[in-house]
Amino acid sequence: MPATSTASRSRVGHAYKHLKFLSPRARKLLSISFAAGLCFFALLSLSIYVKDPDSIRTRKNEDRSSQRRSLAVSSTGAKRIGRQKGMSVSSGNKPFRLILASHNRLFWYYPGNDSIHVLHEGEGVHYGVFPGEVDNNAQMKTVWNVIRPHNWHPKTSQEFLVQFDAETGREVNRVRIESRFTHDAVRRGDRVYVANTEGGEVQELHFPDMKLVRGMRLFTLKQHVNTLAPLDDGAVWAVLHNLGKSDAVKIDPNADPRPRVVAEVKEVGLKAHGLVFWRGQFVMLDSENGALVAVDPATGAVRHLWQAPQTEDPPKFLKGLCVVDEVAYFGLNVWGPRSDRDSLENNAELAAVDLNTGALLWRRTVQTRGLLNIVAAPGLGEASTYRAMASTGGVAEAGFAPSTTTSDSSTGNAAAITATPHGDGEAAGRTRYLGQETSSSSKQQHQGLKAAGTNQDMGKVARSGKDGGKAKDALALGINDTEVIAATQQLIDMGYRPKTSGRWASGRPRLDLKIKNSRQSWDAGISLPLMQVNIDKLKELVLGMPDEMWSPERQRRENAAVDGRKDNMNKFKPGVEALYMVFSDQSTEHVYRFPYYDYFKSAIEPLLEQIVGKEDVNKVVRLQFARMKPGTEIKPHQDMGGYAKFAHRIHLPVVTNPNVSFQVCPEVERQASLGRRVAATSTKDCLPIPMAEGMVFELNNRVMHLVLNRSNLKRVQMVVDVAEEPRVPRRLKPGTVCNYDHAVMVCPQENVLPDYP
Ligand SMILES: *[C@@H]1O[C@H](CO)[C@@H](O)[C@H](O)[C@H]1NC(C)=O
Ligand SMILES: *[C@@H]1O[C@H](CO)[C@@H](O)[C@H](O)[C@H]1NC(C)=O
Ligand SMILES: *[C@@H]1O[C@H](CO)[C@@H](O)[C@H](O)[C@H]1NC(C)=O
Ligand SMILES: CC(=O)N[C@H]1CO[C@H](CO)[C@@H](O)[C@@H]1O
Repeated sequence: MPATSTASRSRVGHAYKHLKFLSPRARKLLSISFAAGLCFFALLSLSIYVKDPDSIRTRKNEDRSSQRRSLAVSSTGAKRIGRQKGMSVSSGNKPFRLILASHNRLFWYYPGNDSIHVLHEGEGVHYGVFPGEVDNNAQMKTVWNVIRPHNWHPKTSQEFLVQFDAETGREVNRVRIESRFTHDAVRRGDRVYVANTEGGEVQELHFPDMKLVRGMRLFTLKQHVNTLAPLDDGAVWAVLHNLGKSDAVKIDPNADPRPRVVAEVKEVGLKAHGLVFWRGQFVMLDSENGALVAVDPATGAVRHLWQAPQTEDPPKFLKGLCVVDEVAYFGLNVWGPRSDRDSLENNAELAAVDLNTGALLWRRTVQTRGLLNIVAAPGLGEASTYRAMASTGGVAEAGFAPSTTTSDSSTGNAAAITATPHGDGEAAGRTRYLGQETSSSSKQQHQGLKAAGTNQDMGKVARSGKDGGKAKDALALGINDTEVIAATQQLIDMGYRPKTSGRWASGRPRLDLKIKNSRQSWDAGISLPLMQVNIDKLKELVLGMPDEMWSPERQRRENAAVDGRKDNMNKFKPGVEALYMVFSDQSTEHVYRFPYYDYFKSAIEPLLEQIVGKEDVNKVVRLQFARMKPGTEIKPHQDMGGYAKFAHRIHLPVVTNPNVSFQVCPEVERQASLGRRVAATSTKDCLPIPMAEGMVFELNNRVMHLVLNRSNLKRVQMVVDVAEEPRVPRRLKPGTVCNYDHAVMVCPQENVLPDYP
């Protein structure tokens, strides 16, 4: 290949030219290598990172053939390896597990291997779950659980809080509670709150002796209080099922002269259950509609996060909810008569939905032997049924204040409060601070909706109530493409759940740049599958274009070129040909569209609009095709430039096949970050990420990655870097040659055109 010799010459030249921009360590390494007359890669085989002037980091092992061998092994064994890794990474020493309480049993469920461990069964109906004793290592030793008689054939009318050994299920203690038809029991510190549903009461008990501190009789049996969530200091939120349109209300137990409801959010769903505080919102179950929703407590706006397909027969009824690592785990029950609910034949499903993407991660039938009532993770902390938890233990705050805005505004006005009658049901999703004159006006609600729509959490907002289109909205929000869901699940199984932050104008999620730029960049995930697009037109254009368009010489004449840039393409990707359409310098501030952009514009822009949205197309800072010849590879490297730091790298495979393996190697870096020298064989920990023609994904390009061909076809990938802020791209005339000077692009002014009118 004629380009190689030129490129390697210029590579050496520019390495020298840019020596002053290297770290002292890298500079020393470089001079050693030149002095010794060694090639660049031999040096890197010392397993030391070198910062490249164009900011690619690479690691090369001396024994490349053994590396390839081990890589080949991993591509078959990766799933298994990944599973183990996933378990240890996300949950420390202990495997991640949930406690499920059903109409017949209390049991541990292990998502990692889909197995259960029963703690207690055969006595009655199980409800609320919270931790009891905890040992010095913060490991839960006992667990408390509500047991009440079977609905249909009760042997007793007594209801209990029972303490079990969390591992063996041995009964440690049993306290009778003066509560009937109990639907929840939760703990906060030395207080336990019990939903006495029949009595319309919330009881406050003292933990651990379970002595009654006070009863708060604020409701009727018909209001049917179920889930309790002691979120704000001293206050307790309660879900009122209402046997229909449900509300969430906030109880202030310390109000003067007696406990009362100080705020309410109307119409959160039909026969709703569950209330988990997550990112300033309530994640709840609109049970009868089969929907997982997020409720903004400030405005009452209800957004659909996920919806059970409404065509499902029999329809599903949602019950039991907890949130761990931004994933909601909840029960899907088959709706049936009361007599069926504790039937041993009646197994429920457990579902896992990614709250950031709305993607269903999995649904599995679990051996509940009756209606699934509670999903909890008491091993992670006492708040596991009412606050988002981290699998490493404790509440996952993610930078959000623990108390809702409602609490502040309502307590601030507490003196003036007299309870107003409950709403008329005319407006969907209303929040009312009782005693304040302001119920949410339509203006306020509009603002709330707008805020929810632009806070990049879920894109569109669906209102509950009369809005018949809400199910459709919900589906449009989430990623419902089966292949994308499967790819996401594959990554999660490997232990690399994508962490997202914000969304494109299209509503598609994007990786969390903060985490991606951290020292443990792999924590952001290694790939984020986005969507499946139709690439017919693009593929036709790419396969049909003159082959010489790939040649650097022709591109220099017809397209544009950048000189003086250390050519990473040739260093790490010797067999890869590039065709640039948009290019920017390190800062990503100066963005240029090359003439070839116009050649592909008609095929590319509609795809970009689908992927990031029309409004965000002006955030593209780099755009290229990369063609990989048969029998070539892209060596392990990390992208370290500004384009990786400030932008998201989106890949669209245009021509590929299953023999092409795109691999990411987070484990290699993890080991390196622990100061361990990584042996040549350790690249066996590279994981092939899911890839298919037309399946768009965001790559975490800060994590070491490589591509192996193993195919006899040319592979073409469209690679786009998209910043989070808009840029003003300028056009270059054909034949423009820019210079890369101190990582800044300098283009002849007379060749620079304004952007398209
Ligand atoms: C599932 O995993 C857990 C935790 O590692 C383990 O205790 C349990 O025995 C496993 N069950 C099966 C059936 O493999
Ligand atoms: C995915 O969502 C789209 C848009 O709402 C819908 O048309 C399509 O049928 C859905 N596909 C699946 C498999 O649910
Ligand atoms: C993929 O690899 C298999 C086995 O080596 C080979 O038979 C097949 O031709 C390859 N396919 C492509 C498209 O390269
Ligand atoms: C089938 C094929 O083309 N395999 C090649 C992939 O790339 C490696 C590394 O360059 C070659 O050794 C293989 O022959």
